[in-house]
Amino acid sequence: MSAMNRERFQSSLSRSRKIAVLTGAGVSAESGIPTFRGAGGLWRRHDATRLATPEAWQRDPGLVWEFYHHRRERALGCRPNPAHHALARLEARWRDAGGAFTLITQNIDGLHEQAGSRSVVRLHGSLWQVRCLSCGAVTENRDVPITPAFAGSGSPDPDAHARRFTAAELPHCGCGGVQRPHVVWFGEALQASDLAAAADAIDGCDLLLVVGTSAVVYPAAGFVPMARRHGALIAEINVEPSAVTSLCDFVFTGGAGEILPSLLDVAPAHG
Ligand code: BJW
Ligand code: ZN
Repeated sequence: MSAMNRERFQSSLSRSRKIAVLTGAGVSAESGIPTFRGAGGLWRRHDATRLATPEAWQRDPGLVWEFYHHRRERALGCRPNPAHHALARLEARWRDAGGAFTLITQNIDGLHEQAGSRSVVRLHGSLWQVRCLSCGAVTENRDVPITPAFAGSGSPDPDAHARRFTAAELPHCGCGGVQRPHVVWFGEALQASDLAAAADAIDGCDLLLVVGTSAVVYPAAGFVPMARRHGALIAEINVEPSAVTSLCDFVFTGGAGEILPSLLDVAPAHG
């Protein structure tokens, strides 16, 4: 991307009153959290996207919990990177100037919130919440291991000794029901309130930043053409082209943590 494009982008950014951001796993890659597709998307011999399914849960809930236990353990040691911080600073500047700013994330790691982002729509749930399959209660849970039985389990090594967990070893709610990760798997509906909040953010936004997502998973990917129909400018930040690159007015190629701090170091023109 030439210096001129960068200047054009920054001038559009500064004049934007309503900004929306869509992030994916790539924004957390530099924090040490693996992405889903491509290298790093394997746990043992399982494709991560195949474990994030109701079918995998039905087949072996213990295996699915082991996968999430591994991700919780790993995420505990991860901190927000300069990309998360740059987005949080941008939000604060826009909020102070009376502008609108919403960050829509597909990530469940909580790193945007940790960096100080406040207006966050979590489309795919949270790694740190569990849901009871009997009474539906959603609770915060930061226990690692999730239950004592998972201590020392979850190694991504394909040759790791694997054992099957019994139903009694899974996390349980006070009501006696089994708890699952409070995340959205393939084929499951996103929360209507999250979808509505995301649609509100896209509706009439002047600029949409698309950061670190392959943009192949719907409905999240659909927010990009939706923004385009609303006449928004679209800027992508990614290490490689995504499924929506052709819809973007600006494409910045590289790591989000490398690019965003200086690219977003812009003051709002209004306010
Ligand atoms: C960097 C970087 C660096 C690397 N800097 N960049 C329309 C058409 C076709 C199919 C469908 C459709 N509508 C719905 C569907 C079905 C399905 C779907 O989309 N399938 C497609 C795959 C074809 N969607 C669903 O099933 C959704 N539900 C639904 O639609 O329900 C309808 C319904 C209504 C009423 C009743 C019942 C149902 C649900 C989707 C849920 C997705 N869940 C997961 C797991 C979440 C929990 C967990 O984390 O475990 O979400 S799957 C996984 O993919 C996860 C992610 O959030 C999501 C997106 O992935 P993301 O973030 O883009 O990651 P990657 O790895 O793909 O990409 C990383 C990117 O970063 C790459 O581009 C890199 O280049 C880049 N990168 N390093 C910048 N340093
Ligand atoms: Zn319960």
